[in-house]
Amino acid sequence: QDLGIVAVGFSGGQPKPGVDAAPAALIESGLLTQLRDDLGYRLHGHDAVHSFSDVVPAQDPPHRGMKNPRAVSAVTRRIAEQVYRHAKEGRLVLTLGGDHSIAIGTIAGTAKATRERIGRDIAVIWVDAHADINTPETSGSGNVHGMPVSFLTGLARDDKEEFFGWLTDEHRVSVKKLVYIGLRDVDAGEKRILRENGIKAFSMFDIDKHGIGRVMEMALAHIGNDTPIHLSFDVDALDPMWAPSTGTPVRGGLTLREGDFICESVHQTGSLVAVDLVEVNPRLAADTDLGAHETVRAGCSLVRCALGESLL
Ligand code: DIR
Ligand code: MN
Ligand code: MN
Ligand code: MN
Repeated sequence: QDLGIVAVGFSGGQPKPGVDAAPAALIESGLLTQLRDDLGYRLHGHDAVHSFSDVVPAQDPPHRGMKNPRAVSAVTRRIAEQVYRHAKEGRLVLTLGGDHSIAIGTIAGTAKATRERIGRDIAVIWVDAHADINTPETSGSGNVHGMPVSFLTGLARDDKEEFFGWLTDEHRVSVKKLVYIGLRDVDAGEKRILRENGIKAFSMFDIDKHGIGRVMEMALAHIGNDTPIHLSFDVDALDPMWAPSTGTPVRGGLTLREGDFICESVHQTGSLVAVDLVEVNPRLAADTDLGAHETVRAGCSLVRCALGESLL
């Protein structure tokens, strides 16, 4: 199968430098070679790590409290174009981030391409410790990596092109086609948004209660059979024991095996159209020495599982 690769070294959706170094670290550890040689994918777009620095403005003061709004808007717009082009060709698309703001681009790109290609709406499985569904107004941090889902669902909007106004209905996803897995650090305003919109979410509580096997059955049942799936995986969904090198680690997370199982289950549907792996920051927990290496290794494992490594 053909696999489009979009490697994005972008950190402007949050304040900690280093998450931009993740694509190179993942690739250096052999991920793409494994996908090609061991899993048999034909790769496209794998020869470059993009920083899109040509569209990042020198001056980028806050707008509605959002930090680096022009940079994040312009970079995600470019990502959307790249992902769209791959998806339109019928390629599965793998995006290596970068912070989670880049999902504004990846999901916008697959949503549009999938509508044009097969006339279907995509579903999104968002695996994360956080809900990333703040609006600019509910956000306490102003970091856009905590807002991508609100822009993608249309809960947050802005008329101005330079502040995500380029997002149109063809890029958006319905709150009904969204499922969260792994939540354990959700802001009060986000909880209200989840409740008021009836958004399906499986927290760590649900995973402890039912087990990851049952949770995946329920998550996939909610999405419905035969629906194209975009899997957006924030590595901080994993417990810091497996993924310490990330900007906002939260204890009490998924085991690596549970993370891999989520990816395997989604692969097994045969409906996967795109995968994001985000928030790996090789510069953090680098003091523990094993930290960064282990986190990169965990990220590679998740991607390989999503792409079918463990299928017999
Ligand atoms: C917090 C933290 N909810 C915020 N969010 C994220 O800044 O909006 N950390 N995404 O990874
Ligand atoms: Mn996230
Ligand atoms: Mn997160
Ligand atoms: Mn397969």
